[in-house]
Amino acid sequence: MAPRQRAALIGSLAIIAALLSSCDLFTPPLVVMREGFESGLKLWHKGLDVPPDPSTRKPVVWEIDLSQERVIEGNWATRWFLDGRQGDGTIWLVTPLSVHKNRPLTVTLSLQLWSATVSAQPRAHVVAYAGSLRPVEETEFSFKEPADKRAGWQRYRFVIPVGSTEGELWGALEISAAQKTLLEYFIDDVRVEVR
Ligand SMILES: [Ca+2]
Repeated sequence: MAPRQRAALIGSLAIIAALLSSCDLFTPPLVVMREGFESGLKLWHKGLDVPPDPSTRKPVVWEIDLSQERVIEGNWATRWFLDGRQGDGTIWLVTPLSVHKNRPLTVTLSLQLWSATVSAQPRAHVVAYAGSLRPVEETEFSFKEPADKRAGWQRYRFVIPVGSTEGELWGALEISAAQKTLLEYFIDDVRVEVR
């Protein structure tokens, strides 16, 4: 499927799910996932959609790794680094979840994000995705918030409607460059609830 068709399909499924879903956020979740990265990144796959660095003609430098430098829960968190000096670039973690087939879902994805600074003009966005297809490019992520709401830790929460699936749901979180600068964030205590 062509990327533009794929993005349009995902957008359509989200709209249909929003219209059809009668899920109540107060009903108990069907699936609950809490991830503090204390056991590493084994449940997650890394993804990227980044531009080339004009000086090297290779993709800009990026990293998503375990870290103990900034932690809000347990002993480990994830450190996200992205050379955003080209004004573009997106990196993400994605994980598969098993869900009931053939019914609309409401996915609540929340996370703690550490930013070094507060900025009225966001240096980056923190973005969330949930859907039946594994995301492969930046345009498929549509729920976003400025990543520099405060200096230090801040919880971000996204409520995402999803159309019926074949029993597999992909949940992802992403950092996306918004200004031409080097970016460093930490993410910990990720929570996913599916209703
Ligand atoms: Ca942790």
